[in-house]
Parts: sequence; structure tokens; C-alpha cells
Amino acid sequence: MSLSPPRPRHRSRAGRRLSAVATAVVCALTTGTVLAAAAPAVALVPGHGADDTAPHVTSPRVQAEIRDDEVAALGQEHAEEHARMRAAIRGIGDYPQTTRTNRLKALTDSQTTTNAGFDPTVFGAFNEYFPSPDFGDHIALLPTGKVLLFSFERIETNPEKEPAPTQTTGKENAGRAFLWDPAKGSGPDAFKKVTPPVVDMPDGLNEPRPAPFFCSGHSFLPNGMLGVFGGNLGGNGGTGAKLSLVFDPWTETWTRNPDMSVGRWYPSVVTGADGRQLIMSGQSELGWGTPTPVVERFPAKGYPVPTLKSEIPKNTPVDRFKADAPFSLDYPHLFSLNDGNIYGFGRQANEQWKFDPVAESRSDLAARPDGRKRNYGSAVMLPGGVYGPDSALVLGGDRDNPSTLRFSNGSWTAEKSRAFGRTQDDTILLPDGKLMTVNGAYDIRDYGNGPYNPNADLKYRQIELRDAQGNWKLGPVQRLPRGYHSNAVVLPDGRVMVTGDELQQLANNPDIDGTVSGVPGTTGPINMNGTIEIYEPAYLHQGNRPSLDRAPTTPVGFDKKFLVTTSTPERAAKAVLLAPTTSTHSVNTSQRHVELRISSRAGNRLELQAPPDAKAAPPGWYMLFLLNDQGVPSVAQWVQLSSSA
Ligand SMILES: [Cu+2]
Repeated sequence: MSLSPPRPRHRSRAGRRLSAVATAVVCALTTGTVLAAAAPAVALVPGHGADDTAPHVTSPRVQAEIRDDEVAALGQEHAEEHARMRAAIRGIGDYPQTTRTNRLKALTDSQTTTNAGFDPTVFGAFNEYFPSPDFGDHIALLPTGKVLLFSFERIETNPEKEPAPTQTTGKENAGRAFLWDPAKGSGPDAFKKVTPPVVDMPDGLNEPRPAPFFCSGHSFLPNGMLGVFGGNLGGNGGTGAKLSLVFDPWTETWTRNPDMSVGRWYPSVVTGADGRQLIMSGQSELGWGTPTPVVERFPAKGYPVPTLKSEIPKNTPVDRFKADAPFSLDYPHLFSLNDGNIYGFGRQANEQWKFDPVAESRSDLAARPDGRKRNYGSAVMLPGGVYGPDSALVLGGDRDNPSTLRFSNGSWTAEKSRAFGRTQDDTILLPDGKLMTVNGAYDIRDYGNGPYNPNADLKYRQIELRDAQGNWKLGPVQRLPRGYHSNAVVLPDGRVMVTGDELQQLANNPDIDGTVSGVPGTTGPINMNGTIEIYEPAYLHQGNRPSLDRAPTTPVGFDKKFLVTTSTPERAAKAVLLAPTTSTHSVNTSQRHVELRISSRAGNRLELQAPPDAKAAPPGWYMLFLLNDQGVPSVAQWVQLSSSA
């Protein structure tokens, strides 16, 4: 099978339609009616998220349509264009509902069979699976306990075609967002539509539509709001939008702020000890292959850091950080370690940098000793006790190499490997300090059986668990394979929510037919594009949990002592702050596990001591868990750490 190199496209949607018609005229393929319906699919090919490790992918169904005589007469590129046209026309209606129903049944059956061999008290268990209106490509656990999900409007129902609108410009390139409220269960009314602001993007088409804020980066502000930067301008293989948005979990509304200076498609965002966000990398407004080195900061210096629920940043710009971040590949891992510096772990082995947020400088870190490029894959800060994390673990992204590497005190050491190399994985920090890898695939849109083939090797559905000694063991399987664009978060009740991967959801989710109604904020039937599954870690199968009855409802200052109450003081051996997660594309800069000293006890009252400073735990909202001596957590209460309290 031949794979041609990525090639940027410089055509508008209208231009592509014209070219599609021209192609079809040359080929005399079929009637105009079919052409009009098929035209958008012509935009399908250069992979969303293509980079030099992910060559331009031609799906097998397109490969099957390539004709040798056309290659000889027209050249490879033009012949592929024709092949795509034929495949698109043949593809209409060729992925029937029965295929989804049958596939879901097969996946459900294999999950049941496989998981019968895993004891829930040791490995945990997958226990719920339900439809969601959103693909779940971007996710954030909010300090209200609700989960924000955002992605794009559906442009495709056939999972054998590229399902993301990377190459789409104009009004079809539109954002879509929902809240899921776990307190309301799993039916349609547990979701609520929270549409982003309508924008007129600078794509020359003058077609206002809900902001195409997917392919962005995000992290939390100290008042619990989510800052979202960048997005999909559309075309050219991945073109950055300059969008700067804030989602307010308290009023459940979006605010658009002045644009960044540069477009960013696949940027990373991290919140520092000063409560400001640093925004790095991303393909610029010129398209794929133009990653920006410009670092921007939100809010700009001179604008206040929002601390209170009422402080919605409005008309708040970014400003430019003095140092650049010349990552050659997008979506680097960024972490604020407990020395207060921002560590940037690039996907290239020799692009590892430290950023001093006060001096606004950059310095080199040792290259990753594996010397290998890591594609989209997980990395996480390791628990560092009461002083906060001083180390990070780099795990996924290398499909052929399961090694894990720890960065600590300026150097890299090998940690125990996982069972196999996986990319597109998510590694989640649990309240007991253990790690869980979920999701993953062989490559972008490849689950071990070739590009755009939704059949997945069973191993990619298997979670992998890391204990306190750093040993890994494979565990039960999730229902759907979930690779590219998958996500997971720990909920305040200790369960783990798993979602994402539009290709797999299109392939296996019978609710894709748009017959569900009753989602607040929508009228009439709605496409349940996505699905959510719930994993219960082993600690939820190990007997009685501690209870955490009351925690401070006013902000807690650093190093300050504060009281909580528990009706099970005998089961309260430890107290832990776990930061809520926001993630996409295996990048999760927000996860953080900080232990709290229990400074005294009296009956049902525990006195806890907040982290020493904002370097240990940046200001913001955290889940506070009490744990028993076996690591079984309570249900969390939300606590806000504030520099001014
Ligand atoms: Cu993507």
C-alpha cells in the first residue's frame, strides 16, 4: 500500500466543491444529485492531526478505488482524487444501522466474556454505558461536579471516512458543547446544551456559526472557569483559529475575549502558580506545518487573575510571554511542577524545556533518553506528597515501545514499562495516588487493523493499572475501543468517566440516528453522537468508604489550617487534594495529586493543613478526598485554594 506524503490544501469549501464537480465530469461518474451529496466527503483525506509520524492516510476503501490507468495518465495525486470521489459516492448509505447494532452487541459480548476473568476488588469494573449528545473530544470536570463536553457538529456518519471537519471551512465547521450532570443520572435530561458564542471566522466565507473551538487547548482559572484557546479555522491540513474563550461553570455560559495574536490548532495550555495560563504551540493560521513558537499568557499581565465566581474575564486580552517555545510538533505536555516552573515535554526527544514564569525565560532540559519521537500519548505528574509534584511520567505516544520515563530533578530515569506501546491513551491519577491508563490505539484512526478500520485489537480496550511501587498490570476492557480524540476524568464520587473518539462512536453507536429527544437546550430529536462509559476503580469494591461530611465553603489560604468533619473518623487515614481534569488528545496539564497533613483530630473533626504554597498547588478548585488506610476514598467535597485567603 502506498502512502503519499501530507499535502496541504489551499482551497475553500466552495473551491473543493467545484473541484469535485470537475473531477466527476472528467470521470463521468454519475448524476449531479449524487455529486452534491457526495461533495463534502472529498475533503476527507489528509489525516486530522497529521504530522511526520502520521503520514497522509488513504483509507482502504479509497485505496480499493485507485485505478492503475488513472495513476499512469493523471499521476498519483489526481488519481487518488478520483478514487476518493468514487469511494464517497459508493459510501452513501453504506454504513447501515444494523451494522452499528451488530457491532455494539459483539463489543458488549466480548466485554462481558473478558471481564468475567477480572475480580472487581482487584481490577475494578466497567459498569455503565449510555449515549451522550457529544463526541467528547474535549472534556473538563467542573467544580460544580458537572462535566463539560465539547466537539464539533457532525459532518459524517460513516466511520470509514475522516469524521472530523479539519478540512471544512464555513458554517459546517462549527462547535458544539454540552454539560453532563452525573447527579441527574444518564438519560437525555442529564445533559444540557451550552452552545459557544456565534463567530464569523476569518475564512472569507462570512458564515457565522458557533465557534469552532475544537482542536484547542484548555486549563482552569483560579475561579473554576475554563480558558479555551485556539481551534479549527479549517483547511490546509490543520489551521489554527485565534479564539480565546472562557466557560463559566457557575452561570454555564461562554464568553469570548479578544483574539490571540496567532492562530493555534493543537496548542497546549497550563495554569501556573500565579494563576495565569500559558498558551504554547499549535499550528498557526497558515495551516499544518507552521507550528507557532509564540507563547501567550491569559490574562495579560496588568489584568487581574479571576479568583471569585463573579469575576468573568471580559474584554481580557492575552499578552506575549518573553520567551518562545519552538516545539516542532504540536500538543506538547506542559506541567507546573512544585518549583513553580513550567516544564514543557515535547513530542520530539530533544525538545524538552523549562520556562521560568517570573523571568519569562526558557532553558534546555536533558533530551528524553529514548531518543524517539512520541506521537499523541499520555504524560502525568506523579504524586509528590504534601509538597506537590516534583516529577512527571511520560508514558504513551510510541506505538512500538511501551517504555515509561520519569523526569525528576533535571534528569530522566526509566520506570517500569507498560505491557505494550500505545498512542492516544489517557493516564489518570486516582485519589489513592495510583495510575490508570485507559483508551489508546495503534495510531491515529488505526486500532491495529489499518487506517479507518474500526475493528480494534482487544488489547487497546484493556485498561492498565499502576500500583504504588510502579508495577503495571492489565485489567478489564472498556466497551468501545477509543483512540484518537478519547478522554477520561475522575468524578468527585471516585468513579472514572470515559468517552470520546468520534470514529468509534459513529461505528458502534446505534443512537447516531438522531431519534432521542428531551435534551435541555435543544428542541426536538437530537443526534446522540457519543457514548459515555463508567469505570469503578477497585477501591469502590473494597468495603466501606470514609465519609467527608463538611469542608470549607470559603476559600482556603496556602499553608493555612482548616477544619473538616467526618462521621467516620476511624476511616480517615489520609487527606488528598486531586485537581479536576481537563483534557484532549492525550494532553492533560491539570491533573495533580497533593497530600494534606492532618494536623490534629478531635472526634468527628479533622484539622487539615493546606499545601504550603501556590507552587505546590496552583490556586483554584480541588476535590478533597479522605482516604482510609487501604486507599479507599470518600466522595469528594470541593475546596478552593486561594492566594488571597
Ligand atoms: Cu484532533
